[in-house]
Amino acid sequence: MSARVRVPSEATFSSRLRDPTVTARVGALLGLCFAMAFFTGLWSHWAQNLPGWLTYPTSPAWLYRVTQGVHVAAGTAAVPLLLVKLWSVYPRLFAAFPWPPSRRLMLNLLERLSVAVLVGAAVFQLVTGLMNSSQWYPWAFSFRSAHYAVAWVAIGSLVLHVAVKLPVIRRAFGEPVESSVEPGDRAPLSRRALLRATWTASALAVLATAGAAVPFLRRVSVFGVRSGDGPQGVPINRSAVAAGVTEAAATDPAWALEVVHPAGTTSFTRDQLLAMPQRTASLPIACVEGWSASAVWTGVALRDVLARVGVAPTAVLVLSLQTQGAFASSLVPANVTADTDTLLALELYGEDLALDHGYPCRLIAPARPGVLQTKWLYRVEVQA
Ligand SMILES: Nc1nc2c(c(=O)[nH]1)N[C@H]1C(S)=C(S)[C@@H](COP(=O)(O)O)O[C@H]1N2
Ligand SMILES: [Mo]
Repeated sequence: MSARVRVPSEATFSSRLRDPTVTARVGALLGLCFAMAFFTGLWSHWAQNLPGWLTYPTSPAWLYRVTQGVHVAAGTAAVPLLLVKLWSVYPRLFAAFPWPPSRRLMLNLLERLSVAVLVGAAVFQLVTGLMNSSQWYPWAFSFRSAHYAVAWVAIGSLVLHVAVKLPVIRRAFGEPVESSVEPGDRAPLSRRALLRATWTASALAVLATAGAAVPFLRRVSVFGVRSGDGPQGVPINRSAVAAGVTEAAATDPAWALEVVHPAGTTSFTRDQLLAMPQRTASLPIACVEGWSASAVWTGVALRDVLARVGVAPTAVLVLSLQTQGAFASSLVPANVTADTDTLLALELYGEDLALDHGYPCRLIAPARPGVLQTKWLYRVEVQA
């Protein structure tokens, strides 16, 4: 018995469904999803790593919640689109090289290389993004730096790809999409039906997850973090135990918030903070992992505490009691400190903060990424 491995050629793949009219339409929506994810991703990156030329606004309070929700929804919608698009073109991998070596071969190799970079970057972004939103970090590299760097590769190679393919794309959009199946055809679908199934898969993927950010979708979002789950109706990203904050440390009667300012250090006990004018604000926690939830927070405005030590609103660093993991401190820029809704929160929905929400005191500010809403504060340092 002899077994022969047959290398497929482009002609081996005969499905009528693989056609530029399909590829171009799926590709256009995929490109739109990548563009939305790119711009909202830049926004999020800047929000966490403020470039000097940008003052990140604190109003509207829901801004980051929306940009982050759009980011995750666009990435999720892109998954079925990318699968269908790759399926529709992958036989071209087996196309013959223009032989013997010539300028055409060079161009052919260059095009294959650019497509390989694009596909690699696109798959990397969607896979790492999905893993991040399910809080699964099996890798050693920093998710944020890698996702950010590869975003530039993806968007750059995408722009190049569209430019190279523009004539094909134009022609494909000029042609109608075939909508009936010929009698005796092997494919049970028409091209139009394939497109419709693709749009539906994409919409279902978004619906199945968007409830993490959109309260009225909570019940249909079987795969989303439930935005209403968690103590006091708000989800927890990292619990006190996970951050190494013991109940004993958080409820220590000797706890006082240290405010370090040019004239020295002033401490405020929780009772002293509670005796100051309290402000209440409805503000969202919007996690980079895609869930968000609005809640009603009460506490003292950061600027009121600074005023007590004679400091006008300016940049401050807030530090957490936490003993392990990232996000133990965050920088509050001057314009955020100045906002009266930027709170050193003591209560959530009129009750003392739950330990997992940051008892005895947490920062909560409008339009700020969740990772910077530092919990379990013990110290505020006025920046020089
Ligand atoms: N000290 C500290 N604060 C923190 C974190 C943390 O790990 N440590 N996680 C942040 C993240 S990623 C989010 S999304 C919010 C979640 O707040 P919640 O658990 O009260 O919903 O807290 C932020 N504050
Ligand atoms: Mo988060």
